[in-house]
Formats: sequence, C-alpha cells, structure tokens
Amino acid sequence: MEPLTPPEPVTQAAIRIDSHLGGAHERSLADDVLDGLTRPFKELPPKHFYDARGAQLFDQICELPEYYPTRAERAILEETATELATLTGAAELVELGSGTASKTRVLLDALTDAGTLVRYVPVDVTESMVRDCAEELTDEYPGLRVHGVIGDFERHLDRVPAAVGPRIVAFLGGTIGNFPPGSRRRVLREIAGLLGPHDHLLMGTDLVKDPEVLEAAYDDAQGVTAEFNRNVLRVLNRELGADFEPENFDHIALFDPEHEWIEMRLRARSEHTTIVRDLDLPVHFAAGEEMRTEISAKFTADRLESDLSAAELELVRWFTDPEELFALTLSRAVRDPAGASRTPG
Ligand code: AVJ
Repeated sequence: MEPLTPPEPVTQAAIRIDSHLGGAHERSLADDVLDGLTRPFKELPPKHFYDARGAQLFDQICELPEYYPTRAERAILEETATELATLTGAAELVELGSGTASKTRVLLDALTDAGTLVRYVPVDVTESMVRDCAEELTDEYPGLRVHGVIGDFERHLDRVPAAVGPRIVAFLGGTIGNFPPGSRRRVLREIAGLLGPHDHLLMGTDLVKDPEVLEAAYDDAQGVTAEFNRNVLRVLNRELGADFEPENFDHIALFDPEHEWIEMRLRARSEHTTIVRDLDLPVHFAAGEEMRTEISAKFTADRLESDLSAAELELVRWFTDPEELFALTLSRAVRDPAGASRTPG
C-alpha cells in the first residue's frame, strides 16, 4: 500500500485539455466556403483537409517514398536534438499543429536527458489527436505534464497557457508554407508573441529544389495525395450538406517557380453545379475548371530570414540535412526592436 501523501496546496493533474472549437470552427468552414467558392478563381484553405480521415491520409503521405519532408526533418531533429536542448534549456515544449506528435518524441527525449523538461503543450484542431497523444506521452514520460489546447493556431494562440520556464515553440513539418506571404508574416508575428526573452521558435521549412522532386512529393504514384486532396470535398459534403462527387475531380500538383510554392488543385472533369445545402449556395463548375486547395511554399535561406525579421524574430541556428532538402531553424524574439540601436553598452 502506498502511504497517503499530505494534500498539496495546488494539485497538479498530469493532463489538462482545453477546447476552443465547436460552433466557431464550423462557422469558419462555412465562411471559407462562401468566400472561396464564389470567387472567379475558386479556392479553399488547406486547414479543412484534416478531419479524422484527412489526418490519417496525411500520416500515410508522410510514409510515401516521394514525400521526403517528414524523413528529412526527422533526420535533422535526431542529429540536433541534444544541441537544441543545450541551447534552449527548455522546461516546456509548445507544439503548433502537433498531430500525432511522432517527431515530438525526439525533442522530448533530449529535454528529458538534459533534465529540464516539465510540460508539453500540444495545439491542434484535431481533438482526438490531442487527447490520444496526451495519454500516450504522460505514460511514456513519467512526471511530464501535458496541457493540450484544441484550437486553430490562426485564432487561438492567446489560449496557450503562460510558460512554466524556458520554452520552445515548435512549428514543424513545413506548415508555415501553407500561408501566402502576407498572412505568413502575420502568423509569425503572432507566434513571436508567445516568446519571452528566454524562449525559442523551432520551425521546419521545406526548401526550393528541382521542380520534379517537388511535384512528385505532391503527386505520388499510389494516389494517396490525390485522395487527401479530394477528402476536402467529403468534409464539405458532411459538414455543410454539399453534394460534391469527389471522383469527378482530378488531382493536380504544380510548382510555381515565380512564387516558389507548390499549388494543389482539384480540376472538375465535367461541367456541373453542386449545391452546398446548408448555405443555400449553388456552385457552378465549367468542364476543366480548377479550384485551388493548397499552397505549400518552399524557402531559400534569404527568404526565410526576411520573413523572420518582418516578425521581429532573429535566427539563432540554421540546420539542414546533407542533401539540403529541408531546414530546421531556431530563432528568438528580437529584444527591444525599436530602441536596440540607441541602447548604450
Ligand atoms: C502539412 C502543410 C506541411 O505542405 O507538405 C502534404 C501538407 N499536402 N501533401 C505540406 C501536404 C500535400 C503538408 N503540410
């Protein structure tokens, strides 16, 4: 029998989960559909790919031979985790878009070995992912506290709890590339707002390379990415009572060399009109009409540094894999950005 311990002044459960979705999230899907499908060039934002099936398909994508980013990023993390733990002394890892947290363990291991780890804060829109990984990680890392935030990192970053010590905010996988340049800088500025003077941002970004390699990564031979792309139509059918026939759309992935991003589109095979019942919205497609479903920006070191500095972030370290496919960067908030040059000594 365990002896009874006296009650602590504050009891600290290992897991706490806050949910900020519900009604507001559904509205954002409806708003995005209304806004995106009534334009001359139709467009849907990529965040709506990730229902349970979409999240599963994305996990399958990460295992595909053509999809190198996940493997490259993991290799860099494995190579640098010990150094990251030393550089940051982090007590806390906040992970934006945590998903299944599979790469997270590499960092949690290094922070455990360094003896600094106290808490993990996963932030993700997929509720089941946050709950499952909280259970698994508190089992795997005795003494670890998990404070999950179910929410959208474009809207709920202010719900991230106050830091318990030096913090790493991890934004892995290259997801920052989903934002076009203007909103990318806005998102980075908001993330910078999570960083105190002892904190760091650890961000993964895919790099510009041979267009054939890029396009293959987004148009795999097995057709998993095509299914992932069409899945967004299934989400609209279920959530908004639309009547899309996903098989009536072809998957397209193209590298745009001017913008340096991959574009995914769905191309209507024939002329038709879909009704989005919950919005009373008829949507007409011409034969061959294309709808943009994702951009995935590819970076150069220069472009990344200028995006970071626009968000008042400065690069501390740049890590890449031997083939320079992918980059992992550690940065911190610029201290006193306005008055820095006037401060003596
Ligand atoms: C999760 C946004 C990083 O852009 O590579 C994978 C999503 N789309 N295959 C990416 C994705 C098609 C992925 N991110």
